[in-house]
Amino acid sequence: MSDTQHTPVTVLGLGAMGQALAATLVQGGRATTVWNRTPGKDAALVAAGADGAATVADAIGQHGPIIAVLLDHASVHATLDPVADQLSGRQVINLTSTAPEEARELATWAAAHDIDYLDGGIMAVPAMIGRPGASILYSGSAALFDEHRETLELLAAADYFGTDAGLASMYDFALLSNMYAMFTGFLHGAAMLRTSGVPAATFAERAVPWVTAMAQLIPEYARVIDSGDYTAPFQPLDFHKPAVDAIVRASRDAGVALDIIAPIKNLLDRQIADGHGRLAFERTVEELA
Ligand code: FVH
Repeated sequence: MSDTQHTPVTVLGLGAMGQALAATLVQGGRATTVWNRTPGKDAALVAAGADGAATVADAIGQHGPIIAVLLDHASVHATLDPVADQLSGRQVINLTSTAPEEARELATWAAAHDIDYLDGGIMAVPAMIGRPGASILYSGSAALFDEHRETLELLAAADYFGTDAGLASMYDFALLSNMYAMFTGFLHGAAMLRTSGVPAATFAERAVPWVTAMAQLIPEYARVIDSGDYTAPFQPLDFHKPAVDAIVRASRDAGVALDIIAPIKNLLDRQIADGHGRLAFERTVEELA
């Protein structure tokens, strides 16, 4: 069964993200009820056509799925626990960022209260919602995802990863780990070049094409990891060690802190000390997992 233009939706939480999601639902023609703990944040949405509810109980009085966009795992429980009985037989889509185990805990809590539960990880900032480039990763109830996919696609590209409610969150945080490593690498490089009087903007002109070119190697890294065979390296750990040692020396000489680069050196050193120096750099995943 697919949803229709007339599917009503409730949004709990009108922070920056909740407001963006609710506004997109209203623009998409969905009858949208909104609630926020602190009153007053619904003014623009109500002016645009949303129904403002004074209490959570009032907000979930409508039919249709309930989207929670709150601060964290604790705030989801603080909001939903008091109305758990009223939620029996209803559908909850939790777009609050929670760790995978927290998402699984919420799915178990929901099942105990006969609530259909779908978890989501938002890969976008509020300004991207409803625009190309935004995506939301989902896992949990397949039936809920299938029934409301059309509505979810209004918000962002919607991808479903299976019935494990924690898997979307795991993807979310894996992607964010990749992002943070990339940005902190840029910050380390910018700090190094600053000591030579090079502005970050000048470094960025080099960094973007370099990082883009290096990213093309990721599928080959993945192939080696999935094969589990690290014995035919393109460049072994022994090859990378002098380069990383040199980056550490260059950073130290320039007075740049080693917080970003030292853990990478430690990973290399540990594997080489354990006799893995002739194996591929990708073996590092075995050290981490
Ligand atoms: N904003 C972003 O760029 C990121 C993008 C990726 C996903 N995150 C996650 O989305 C969740 C909501 O984020 P947000 O940007 O809307 O966050 P805030 O603007 O800080 O709004 C937080 C809302 O949560 C309400 N709230 C907090 N604690 C409670 C509670 N104990 N009970 C009920 N509601 C609570 C808060 O209400 P109020 O302070 O206005 O009364 C806001 O509505 C989040 O998980 C991000 O990690 C966004």
